[in-house]
Amino acid sequence: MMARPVLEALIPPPQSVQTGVGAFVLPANAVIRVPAEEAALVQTAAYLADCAHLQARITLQVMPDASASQIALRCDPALADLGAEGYRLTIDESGIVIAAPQDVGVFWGVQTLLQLLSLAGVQDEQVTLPICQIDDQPRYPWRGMMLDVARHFFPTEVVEGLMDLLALYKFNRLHLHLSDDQGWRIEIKSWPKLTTTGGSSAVDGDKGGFYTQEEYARLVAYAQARQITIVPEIDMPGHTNAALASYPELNCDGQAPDLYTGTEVGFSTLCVDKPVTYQFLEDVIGELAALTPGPYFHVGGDEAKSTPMEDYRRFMAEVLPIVAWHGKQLVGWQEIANCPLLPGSIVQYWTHQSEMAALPPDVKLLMSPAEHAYLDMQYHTDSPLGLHWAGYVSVEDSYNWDPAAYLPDIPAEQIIGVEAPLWTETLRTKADIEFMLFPRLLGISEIAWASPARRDFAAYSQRLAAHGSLLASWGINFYRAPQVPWMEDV
Ligand code: TNX
Repeated sequence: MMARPVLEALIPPPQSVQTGVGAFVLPANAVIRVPAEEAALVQTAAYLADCAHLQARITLQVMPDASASQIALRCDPALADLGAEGYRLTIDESGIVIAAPQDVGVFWGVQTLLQLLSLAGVQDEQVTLPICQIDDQPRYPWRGMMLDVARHFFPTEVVEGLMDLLALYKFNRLHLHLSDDQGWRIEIKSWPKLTTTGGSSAVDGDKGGFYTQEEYARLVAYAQARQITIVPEIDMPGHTNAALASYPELNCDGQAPDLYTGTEVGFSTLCVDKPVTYQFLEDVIGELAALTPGPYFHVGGDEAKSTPMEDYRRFMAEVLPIVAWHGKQLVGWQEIANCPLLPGSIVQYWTHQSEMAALPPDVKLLMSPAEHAYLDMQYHTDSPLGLHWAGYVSVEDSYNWDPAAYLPDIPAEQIIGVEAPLWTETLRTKADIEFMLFPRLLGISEIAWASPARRDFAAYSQRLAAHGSLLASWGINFYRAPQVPWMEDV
């Protein structure tokens, strides 16, 4: 039987696909073989079996060191040319092999196989796959999404479900915007009122919430099992009303403001002149850094409109060494480029402002241009959710841009990757966030992973149509954009 043309439907498209003649039929209860001594691969094999069951509805079984198998996972140093995250997926008459120079590459190869299984579909309890060899590696090392859990809070189950999908589309960073004017969302044991007071509010008086340290640790572990690095953000010195409302001493006048449930920005600031501000930040950064195995700490730094530039620089001159002292690499919104930064710091571009002109060559740039990558922007003028300060971002707008060409004065090598932020002023539920993310997030995955030569909107819309059926079968509330030739079952 002919395999359906599933290879053309992979998102993101692999770097190279060679097809052969014929097909391999994967039976139910097929065996996944892994070297028993390689713990990371055993974990990946179990992940494959779990997801094959949930996503593609086929049962596979993991048998470390099995003598015979239909699927084999292995590390192979001879494939070093595929790069740190690359992999080779081979399907021939005898079965499926995913090999990679490092286990992270095997994990991405597994995501490709999961897509192939879901796209091909189970018939008579088996899946027919095309004979092929796929060699693949990402364009950028940072392929991220940001979730704002401060304007509205989302419990761990929602974030975990999102991480399953991020992994499937080969994202490897989840940036959590953990604090803002409207809410503080991470327990800090030395400053408990941050969550008991600051965590109680949300936009429009909606229900607040926060992650206990134990819950945050579980999110980190869940991410690690999916090769995703959590990037925690505590926004400062602005976007801090929730902290200021929790502790009067953080305010220059010693008076705690009320909790805030509106959506204005730029009115709050930590008190730059008070020593207690830096004790507070030492404690917050220290506790959160200790809970975060990933190497990054995001200090926000955006829209500090109530902090004069001179104060902003003095403030950051105190804070940046705290981040470094806790062993973390700095990430900040682009305004941070107004301050001297250590080499290797990461500046996150979001909108047209002047800071980029002065970007030193030894800092890295993370690209999140609002007019393409802000997934909280409305799709069009009648979209029921979202904002439009950066314009309307259609599925095509979010796809048709190139991070390396976007800022003409920045050398391509300075760009570390791409991140799609989801701000949640207007988003209250899991269904709301799904509607804004999907399908645009899939386009961002292509921008972050695939080479520009492999990208083209017409071909992408065809791929998206196939993925629409999958998203629908998984119960995801995605936007059926009219430019995409969705199939009947979505
Ligand atoms: C700007 S982007 C902000 C956020 C808002 C967002 C809404 C950035 C660094 N700051 O505070 O939520 O616009 O799109």
